[in-house]
Amino acid sequence: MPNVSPSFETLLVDTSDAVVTITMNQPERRNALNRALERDLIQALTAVRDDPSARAVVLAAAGKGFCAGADLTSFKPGLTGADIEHHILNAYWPIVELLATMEKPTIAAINGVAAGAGCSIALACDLSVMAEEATLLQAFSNIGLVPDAGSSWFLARQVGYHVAYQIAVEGEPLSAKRCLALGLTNKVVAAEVLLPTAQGWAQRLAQRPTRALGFTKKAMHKALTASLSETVHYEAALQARCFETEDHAEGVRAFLEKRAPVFKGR
Ligand code: T3D
Repeated sequence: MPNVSPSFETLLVDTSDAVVTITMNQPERRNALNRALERDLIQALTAVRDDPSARAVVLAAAGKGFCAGADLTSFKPGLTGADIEHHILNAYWPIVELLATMEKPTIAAINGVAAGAGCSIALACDLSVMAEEATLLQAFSNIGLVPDAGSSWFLARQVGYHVAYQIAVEGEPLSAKRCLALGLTNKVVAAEVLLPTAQGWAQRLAQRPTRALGFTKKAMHKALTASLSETVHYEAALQARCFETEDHAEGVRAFLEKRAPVFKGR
């Protein structure tokens, strides 16, 4: 059972088998990102990353919204551009980096609007499930800002420049159905089954060979920016490491013995 502390000021944390569900729990402001939520997310995600018994993560949210991005009540007079830059690099980037690079699969369960940096956080997860009424909203340009926390990267790579630019500059909500068509989410389900769908998916993935899943993530991220030759070489190096895992040995043994494999994530 994963050993992630269940007590956070702004989060609910539930561990079941090898799956950790982290629920942002500031519903009154649609889980807008304030300092406490950012601090707790970084701490909880770091603990999950470092806990070998945690083998998949669901990021969920309480209330009507997934995450409304920056808490606009914190934009007080006197705040400078340098403060904003520092904040993005020291609060948003660690959250996005943890979700996008930790070895275990991360799944966003998007219950409502994911706006601004909240949209970036949703897109940083490896997989996502959206409730039928949920939306992604590039809210940045609506308040005269540029996409941040990785939104430009995720959007432009996923949907191509022209559609990404349109989405960013128009600042209109994207319905779950449109997100599915654009490949910005994996599944759309009724709200009542959102969390069980995400958690069931996480449970199934948590039984898979976790190290190979993590190396797959590395290879795919590399492929987004590298040449074919660089990617093939990188894959070969990762395969060398996979080849020496217990799960690989178990997978081959199980195949030869005509039984289901029991992967341990090692
Ligand atoms: O350093 C940095 O952080 C800079 C980087 C910034 C990156 C960003 O994320 S910029 C984008 C910031 N986010 C937004 O601009 C979104 C603003 N919010 C909205 O557009 C809408 O509220 C939503 C589409 C998210 C939700 O709409 P709806 O109709 O479901 O709810 P609502 O009634 O508008 O909001 C409910 C409450 O949450 C409301 O408070 P109240 O009136 O009940 O007291 C609203 O003010 C509050 N709320 C919603 N979003 C935010 C927020 N409070 C603070 N910050 C928010 N972002």
